[in-house]
Amino acid sequence: MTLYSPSVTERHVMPEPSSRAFHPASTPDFLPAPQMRELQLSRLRAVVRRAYARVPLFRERMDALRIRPEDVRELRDIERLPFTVKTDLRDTYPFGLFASPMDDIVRLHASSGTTGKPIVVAYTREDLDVWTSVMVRAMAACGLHSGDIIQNAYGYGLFTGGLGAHYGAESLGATVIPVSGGNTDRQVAVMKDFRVTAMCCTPTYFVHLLERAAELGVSVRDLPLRIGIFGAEPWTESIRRHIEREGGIQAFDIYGLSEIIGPGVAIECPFHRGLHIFEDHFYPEVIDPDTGRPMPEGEEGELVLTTLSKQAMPLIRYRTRDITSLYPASCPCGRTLRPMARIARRSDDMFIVRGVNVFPSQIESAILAVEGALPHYQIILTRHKGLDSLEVQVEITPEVFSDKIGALETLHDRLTRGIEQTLGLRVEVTLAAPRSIQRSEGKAKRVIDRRNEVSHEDPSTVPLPGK
Ligand code: DLL
Repeated sequence: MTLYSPSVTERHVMPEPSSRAFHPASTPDFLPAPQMRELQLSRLRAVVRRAYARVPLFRERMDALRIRPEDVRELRDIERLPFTVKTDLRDTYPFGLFASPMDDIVRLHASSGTTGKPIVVAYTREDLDVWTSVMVRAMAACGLHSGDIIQNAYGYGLFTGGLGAHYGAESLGATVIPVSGGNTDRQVAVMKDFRVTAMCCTPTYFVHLLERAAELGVSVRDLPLRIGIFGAEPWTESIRRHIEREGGIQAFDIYGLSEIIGPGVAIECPFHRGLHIFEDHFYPEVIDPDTGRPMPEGEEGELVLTTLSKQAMPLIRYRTRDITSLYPASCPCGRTLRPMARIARRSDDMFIVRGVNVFPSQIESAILAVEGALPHYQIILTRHKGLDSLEVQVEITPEVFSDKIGALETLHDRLTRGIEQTLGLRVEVTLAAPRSIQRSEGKAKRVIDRRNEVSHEDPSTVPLPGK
């Protein structure tokens, strides 16, 4: 096995892993820290020079702070650079942050977001090669190799999930089934008939697949499926336990975002001690979201990423709004890539009810701690006479549903108590019949916020005449 050469130059890092000859040990995954820092610094300086020279927004921001690319002399200097935020991508829609001429751009993806204009992201040929290489490294870290049969149920299209996983799986030498999202009955048939060994999709969709498989009389536990690569949305340890138990598989958390590349920014290894960040391409920082200052290692804050090798759309200090913490690399797998804690929430996921900060993940954990409740739930926020209410609709198992009233009451009480204790807030729990909450084929939408809808019962929200 070839280990990494001690002297780091781009020549040693390239070529990125290619199909059959690929072995994780030949990648920067195991690079000693001093060499990784050296590589990061040379790439950081190059990317800052490129962004400054080619993207007006970066040049204006750096000029305003009186910083020039030459001022980046060590990695720590990154903290002097300005942040980039999501609205910068919206404000420069569609192509304003591109650092390559259109002739060099071979792919565009877009993310719709929930409000306003979409954001557009671009890739050169080289960017696509980097993306494929990190996805190969990610899949290999989960124990996949040629011979595996991978069902890719991430959506193909403008969403980065489908194509990102697709090229990674192919380049690894595995067999990829590009089934995309949806058509759940066909997914179950494919999983069974093609003897699928690995599944790529959102955790929410896999929960749905498990449920549908059971309804169709297919026991996923008895299929050759052994690995799931789940991401694109926050999920909790409780969901992992549910998936691993019901599916008889090992579930891996994969993280990424369109702005930075797509899936493949970070992945778990079989030790599941956080997600290893491919920090030779993505430089991580964790900051206090209020002050912008770096958080001490191990403490929670907002993840900020700098693309170290992106050509078409480099991003400097991009504020992801994802909440995590960074740890020193000491994983028994031997990877020296710094791990980050799983992303259980986004700073903009949080909602405030009667002065209390609430994250959907807190509610999810409280629900799944109660036997008889299913990982299908919806959070509904309403406002009556100026006062906010929080309702949690939770689906329950068919067994409890068909049980006596007493069992339903007990379950209702336990859920209410569990959620109220977790949040420190009064909630109204509604037990929902099995299959009554809409299933998602991609990212789940758990929160329905009706607080700003005009209600004619609520005088505080009815517009005053003449206003
Ligand atoms: O969701 C890319 C992706 C596809 C990642 C497939 C993993 C698997 P976007 O649509 O741009 O890209 O959404 C990015 O999704 O900022 C996080 O808030 C959230 N997210 C992605 N992966 C995870 C994860 C893709 N593993 C946004 N855990 C990110 C928690 C995640 N949240």
